[in-house]
This record gives sequence, C-alpha cells and structure tokens, in this order.
Amino acid sequence: MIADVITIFPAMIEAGLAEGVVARARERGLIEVRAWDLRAFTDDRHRTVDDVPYGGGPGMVMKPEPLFRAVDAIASERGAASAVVLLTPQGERFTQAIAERLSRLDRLVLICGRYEGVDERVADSIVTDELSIGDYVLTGGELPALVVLDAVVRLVPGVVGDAGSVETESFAGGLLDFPHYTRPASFRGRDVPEVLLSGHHAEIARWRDAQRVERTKRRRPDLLKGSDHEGDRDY
Ligand code: 4FV
Repeated sequence: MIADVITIFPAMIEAGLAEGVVARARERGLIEVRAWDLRAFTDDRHRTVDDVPYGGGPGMVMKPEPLFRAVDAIASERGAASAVVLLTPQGERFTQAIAERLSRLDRLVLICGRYEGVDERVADSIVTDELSIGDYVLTGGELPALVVLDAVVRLVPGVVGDAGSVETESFAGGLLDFPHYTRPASFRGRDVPEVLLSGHHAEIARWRDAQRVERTKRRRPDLLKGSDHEGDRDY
C-alpha cells in the first residue's frame, strides 16, 4: 500500500508515523507513506494556501488550486489513486469496516484540511471519500489522517505480526472485545476470572464470546442493531 498525505504540516505526519508497528512496516517496505507539503503547490511568494470565505464570515478557507495541483502531481508521479480521502467533520463516520475496505486498496491519498475547511469544489471533484473520525471540531485534518492511516495500515497483510490478533478484536464481527488479563493472577485483591486459568480452551472461548455480547449490549447496544444478538435476552 502507498499512502500520500497532503498537508501544510508534513512534520506532524512524519512524527505520527515514526514509532511502533507503522514505522516498522515502512522500514520493511510493506507500506510507503509520504507527506506532501501543500505549500509546494502554491504559486505566490507568500506560498498562500487559504483565502477569505465568499459570503463573509469568520476564518479562512483552503484554496482549491494548490490542492488540485497536489493531487495532480501525485497522480502524475505515482499513477491514479484508488481513493482520495478528505478528512472533515462533514464526512461519513470512520469505522473498522471502512478501514478494512481502504486496507484492500493499493493507493490512498489523504487530504488534511485546516482553518474553517476546504473549498467545496475540492470535495465535489477530486475527492472519493469524505471521512470524519468523530463529532467534534479539531484544528486540522492531520490527526484524523493519522488515525485513519494507523487503523488501515495495521490491516495490511504482514504488518501486524500475529494476524490472529487482527481477526479477533474489537468490532471484528461487530462486537466489542472481551476483557484481557495477564500476570499476576491476583492484584490488589482483584483476581483474574477462574475460567481463564483453567486451560479449558472451549470454556474460555465460550466465556469470551459471552463477554463480548454482554459488554456490547451494556456499552454499545447500537452495535447490535440488526445483528443476530439484537434480540438476545439480557445476560
Ligand atoms: C475532523 C474530524 C475535523 C475541521 C476544520 C479541520 C477540522 C479544520 N476531520 N474528523 N472531526 N477537522 O475536526 O475529520 O479544517
């Protein structure tokens, strides 16, 4: 997978990818991520990327020209992108299912907004997906881009050592994850559930499945809508 991130703060993207699983995946060539400085696609000596909003109002809006030039330059250097993602609060809520879909693509372009937002003609023409990481307003799209990249890259085959841990985790199968425990078996008077110490794998699997349903019912009943657990009697 190749991901290109368009931003006025490329160092923020580099910093967010410099540690852990994603950094190792880059080193191992499993993925390639490049941050492109949007100001490199301006044509004035002030390297202007924003301007006042038509119709008035507070703040500034990101100009269309530098963004179009950046996407065109990436396409001419690397070939057409499989998806051009604009991170925006107006976008579709980002989910594990969307992460799985994007992880199967070989070329991603991510556009990071700043200021009040991006000229709408960008979304209307060169953007394939508008994604939001949540109903709150951030100062920029860089952190959302890093969230999306992290969730997508870890699904790329070979990136996460034990693929098993990707299959059985939160939202796999639409349920929250079961509780995890490690040594010591007793800590500050709190004991690890007996079943997990039993070595009885079928019992442990049943307990974990039950925990996933029970926790999802209690914490995120919205996730059960339409699932075959929706009508389950309370545990
Ligand atoms: C955001 C979000 C977000 C809005 C104005 C950047 C900011 C500024 N992006 N999910 N929530 N973006 O708040 O994706 O341009």
